[in-house]
Amino acid sequence: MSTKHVFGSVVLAGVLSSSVALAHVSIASGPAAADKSSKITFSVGHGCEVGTAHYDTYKVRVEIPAGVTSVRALTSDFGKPTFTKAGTAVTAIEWVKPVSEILPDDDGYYEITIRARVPNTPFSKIQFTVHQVCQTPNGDVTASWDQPEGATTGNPAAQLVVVPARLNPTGWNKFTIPAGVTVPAAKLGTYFGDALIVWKGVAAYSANASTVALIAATAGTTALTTDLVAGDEVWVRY
Ligand SMILES: [Cu+2]
Repeated sequence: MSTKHVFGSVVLAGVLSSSVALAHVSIASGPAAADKSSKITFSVGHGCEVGTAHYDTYKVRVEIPAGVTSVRALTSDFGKPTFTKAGTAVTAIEWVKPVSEILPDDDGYYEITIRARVPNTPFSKIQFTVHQVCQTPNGDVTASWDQPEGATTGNPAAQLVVVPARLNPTGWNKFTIPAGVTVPAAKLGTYFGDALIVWKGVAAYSANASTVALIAATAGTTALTTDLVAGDEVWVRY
């Protein structure tokens, strides 16, 4: 092995370790409203890794989970979508680049977008399995992003956060936590990250540090630090 090759491996190892936390295949479009149609964009942060070698992505396949309906897909950098269906329901969508458009190295960043209606399950996450395929000198390799949150092996699936639909998109909304749902205090930011403030009685939550300071400084107001459970009513200002 030449010195140059060893040096290249060291550099690649550095790139790999820094990309693990934020690249991957994930949802770039933010939360989706329950029981509504939304555009859902997947970002493909990097190509396939084989040892220390990296290859451009030329095919992406998104599996549509049960309960996600009215599925349509945009044409992407990979070209037109093709659909797999069970009856009239779309169960998977695939985009494939012409071989002539495959990049010589893993320098491409890709986004693919679908439009779909998500189920009426606010305060939950929907897991989308995505497969990316790259051509290598030894044939195609597939990376499957299919593991649940918290898995310590394999590739994490894309997780779509489902939030309650807003009747008043730029004002006050009252939500009741549905039966069977608990929103852990530590996950308030997942579902209310873009809210100006969330009130449960005299307890308030905000993801904004300035608002948190105001809550702490206001007499008669406490920080919301308890889980939200079924039946709880919250007032949320967006
Ligand atoms: Cu990654």
